[in-house]
Amino acid sequence: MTLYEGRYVAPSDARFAIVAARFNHFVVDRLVEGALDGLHRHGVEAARVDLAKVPGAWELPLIVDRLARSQKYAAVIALGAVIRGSTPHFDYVAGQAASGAAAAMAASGVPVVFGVLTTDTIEQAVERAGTKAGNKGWEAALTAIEMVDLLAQLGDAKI
Ligand code: INI
Repeated sequence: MTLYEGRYVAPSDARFAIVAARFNHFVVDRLVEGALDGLHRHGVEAARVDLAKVPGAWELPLIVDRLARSQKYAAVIALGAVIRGSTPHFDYVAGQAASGAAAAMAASGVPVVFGVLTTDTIEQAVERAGTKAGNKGWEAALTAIEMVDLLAQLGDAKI
């Protein structure tokens, strides 16, 4: 048996894009900080990271798709916070963000990491943005690195 499993090691030339929503920025800014910290601590210096900001989670897929297909990035990390208590159209916004990110990943073949919080309350979002439930931006960064390394292993194996 051959096991392929990504490590938390980014190729030295890999570039990463973060696309972040400004809506609920008091939460999303913490996710961006977490993602940058996760990348930095795993050897990805800031010069290899680009950050694009969009108005809200609804707008994430268009820019994620554009960047994923640009051939410039090894992975794209989408960050946002959709909070049910804040919007009657939670399901539309959250659904569009998730399905759009998945479509961009499928169309581009580039890992798109879904770091969009979908919570019932502001408190739950804050918990996942650097307080008691960790930082989902940091986790998204590690997922991106893992997927990039896994794809590199599979590419080297000529599968
Ligand atoms: N956008 C979010 O990222 N999170 C939300 O919780 C949210 N709420 O509550 O409505 C939200 N709405 C804005 C939406 O993403 C678009 O920017 C807007 O509809 C314009 O297209």
